[in-house]
Amino acid sequence: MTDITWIDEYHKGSRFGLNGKLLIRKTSKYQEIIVIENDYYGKALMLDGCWMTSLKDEKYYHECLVHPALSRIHEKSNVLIIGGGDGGTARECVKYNKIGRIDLVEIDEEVIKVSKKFLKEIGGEAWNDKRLKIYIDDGVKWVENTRDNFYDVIFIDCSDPSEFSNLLFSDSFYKECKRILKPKGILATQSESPESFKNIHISILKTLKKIFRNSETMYSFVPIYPSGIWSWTFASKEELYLSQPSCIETKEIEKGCEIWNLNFQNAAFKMMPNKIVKELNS
Ligand code: SPD
Repeated sequence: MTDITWIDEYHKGSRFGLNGKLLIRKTSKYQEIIVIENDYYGKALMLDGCWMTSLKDEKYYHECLVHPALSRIHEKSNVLIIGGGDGGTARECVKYNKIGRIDLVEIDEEVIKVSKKFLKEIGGEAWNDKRLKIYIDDGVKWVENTRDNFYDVIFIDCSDPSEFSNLLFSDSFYKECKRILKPKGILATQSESPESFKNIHISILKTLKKIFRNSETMYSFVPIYPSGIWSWTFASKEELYLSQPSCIETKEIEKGCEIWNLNFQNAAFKMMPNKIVKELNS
């Protein structure tokens, strides 16, 4: 008898599964949380039937969410992370000396507890960084209760749209994010897949274009997500030319990254599939 289990994410008649030893399966107030240990991907986290991250491929996701935004900051900056309970986004943020404060607002405390216990490599030393403050709260309410012009960068590191995350993809939420960003501030959000979540992807891009003066999308891969191809969108009140990083720390940061570098970023911002270009222009 073996203790190897298969855990699958089902998506539109397809499934992506990882097998391995089940380390934990529990239901929090908000969702089912699973961690499995797979031979190739290492430990992997699933929330409510969707793969969130794995030790092997998480850098494809977290480095792409964080560095295009932070490689443009010049001044001591206040950062807000909405979601991000596994700690990967915070880990990439603490690489920057320019960051003075990181508020991580995660609705589900259990995600943080499980990540610290079973996936501690993902958050790493960020969990002990004095600049990181953790709040167990609803990100939408947090943003509503924040004063105007407060944050330099906001990261939305959320799950796919669902009953309890839908508002994080809404017009009203993006408008509130714009309000609490400083004039040169940047909103960085995971913007789903142009393939497996095409309609949501297009809706995010159209909404951000409507609300912000500038918005740019980059594409890359997250191997364990449905269809593999994924996107991140960066929006700002001013024209920022995000595909051209400008902070002086950038070259050093690049050395510590597994996926992201300047060439990678320049190419990734030019990767919009033509069917998405056409739909955005229609
Ligand atoms: N299909 C999964 C989308 C999840 C995006 N967020 C992942 C969180 C990793 N910090």
